[in-house]
Amino acid sequence: ATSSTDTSFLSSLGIQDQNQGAYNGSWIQCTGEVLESRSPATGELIASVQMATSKEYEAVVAAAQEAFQRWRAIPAPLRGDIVRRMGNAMREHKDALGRLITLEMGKSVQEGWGEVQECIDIADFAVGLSRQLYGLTMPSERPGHAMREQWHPLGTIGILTAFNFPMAVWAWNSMLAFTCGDACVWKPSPKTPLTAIGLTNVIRPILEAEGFGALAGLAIGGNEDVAQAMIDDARLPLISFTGSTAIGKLVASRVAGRMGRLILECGGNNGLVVLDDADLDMVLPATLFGAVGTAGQRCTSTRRLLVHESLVEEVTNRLVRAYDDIVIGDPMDQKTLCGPLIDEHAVETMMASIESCKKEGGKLLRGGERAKLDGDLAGGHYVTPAIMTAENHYQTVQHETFAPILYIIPIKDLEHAIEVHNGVPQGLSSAIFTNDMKAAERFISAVGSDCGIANVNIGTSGAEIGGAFGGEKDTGGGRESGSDAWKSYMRRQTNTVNYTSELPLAQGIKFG
Ligand code: UN1
Repeated sequence: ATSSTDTSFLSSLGIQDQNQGAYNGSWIQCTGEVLESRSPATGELIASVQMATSKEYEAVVAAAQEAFQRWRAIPAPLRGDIVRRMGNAMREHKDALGRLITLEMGKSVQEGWGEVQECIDIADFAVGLSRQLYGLTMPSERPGHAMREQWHPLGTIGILTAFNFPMAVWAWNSMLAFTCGDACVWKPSPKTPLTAIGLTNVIRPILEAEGFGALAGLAIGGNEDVAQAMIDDARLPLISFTGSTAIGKLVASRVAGRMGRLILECGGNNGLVVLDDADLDMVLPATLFGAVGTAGQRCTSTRRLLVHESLVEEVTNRLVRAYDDIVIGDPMDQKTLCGPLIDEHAVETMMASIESCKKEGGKLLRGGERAKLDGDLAGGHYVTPAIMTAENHYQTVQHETFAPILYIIPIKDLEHAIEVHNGVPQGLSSAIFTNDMKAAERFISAVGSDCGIANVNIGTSGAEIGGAFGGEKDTGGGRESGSDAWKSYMRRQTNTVNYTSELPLAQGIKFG
């Protein structure tokens, strides 16, 4: 299919016209309001979901808790084998799952498939990890004593995800959590409930065959009934939240107040630095993918282009020409580079940011308008991606607008670039384009970019799962996905074992 009007693939993912919003080993008959999911590409109703209330939420958490008690006792490599099978199920359904993301969220289908690939990749990573949950051994200061640490399963993990990566962020968390011996309860964005239901249907046969369906708890519900309940729920020792900085701060204070652990993935304000020796044939496509990919709705989207003053004119001219060629349209059509924004509110927010940037002195160089498309697409939320001139201190620029607006900001040299780059509240992703090895190393050094991700000669978005993903400052400090991010999903236990009949005390203390 090349059109968002063809929804015949939905049945292969078990999605019906009306669906239930809670799963705890089987789909639960919910008693909440009906949530409609509409395609951002056409405005048409895709299907509806009966939402969970606090009653169904309770049933999801209770079942997850029960499953956790059994799951934590299964050896990690055997847990990994089940994760392997979940990864294979996602492989088998990659085409339909990618289309589902595109249909419900509006990113180009290439990017929809890419997101499913991220889920598969993190599953593979987690399988390997299942034999590598290493603890350290330490020399004890006491004779005849051994000291070491072990990593034990933590409990039931609460996962709250955003609309823009409606599958991958759950997979980053859950594939590690399952391997680590944990259960999960997932609250997806109300903008992408069907994606969560389709993915759950793909993996649940594997868990259910082993009597562990409840590990993949799902609760699609309102703010009070589900989101706030999770945040305040002492049965969830870790809350992994992806969303805005404003909500992230509320989540952080409530979870910290009950001594819960947090993984926060909040906004970015990602800068791409172009030094005067940069290879512009690389800068252009990297900027285009970073600023226009996913219609500017990635946390890692390129928002600020910090260009050496001698290149501003050339880079701007070339970008403006490239923006003229961007195919805006049905994201299901593989020719499309830029699909719709998620909803009308997102379009209004983009227009408001462009207006306020103009008021502060910025100039709109290209795009920044509603794009009215014909036929089936007339009801979609399309815009033309915008390029603006701006200064870093503008309120509009300091703020993350989840839309394709690229601010071009001149810089004088590397030091100035680093200062401007770091001069925003967020700290997720960053990039520098240069052939000067010293400049590149300095940008990623302790006195360079203050972000969790800092790249050289590649753009700000499109990170691989093998590295830890996350950032500093208002981004929230969390790390997910690769490297040793798994440690957040386990509890560390330090063991000291005495294999003598003496009882010496540490620090040389004599007691009695
Ligand atoms: C996000 O936007 O929330 O690095 C995640 C990237 C993707 C993940 C983005 N791998 O762009």
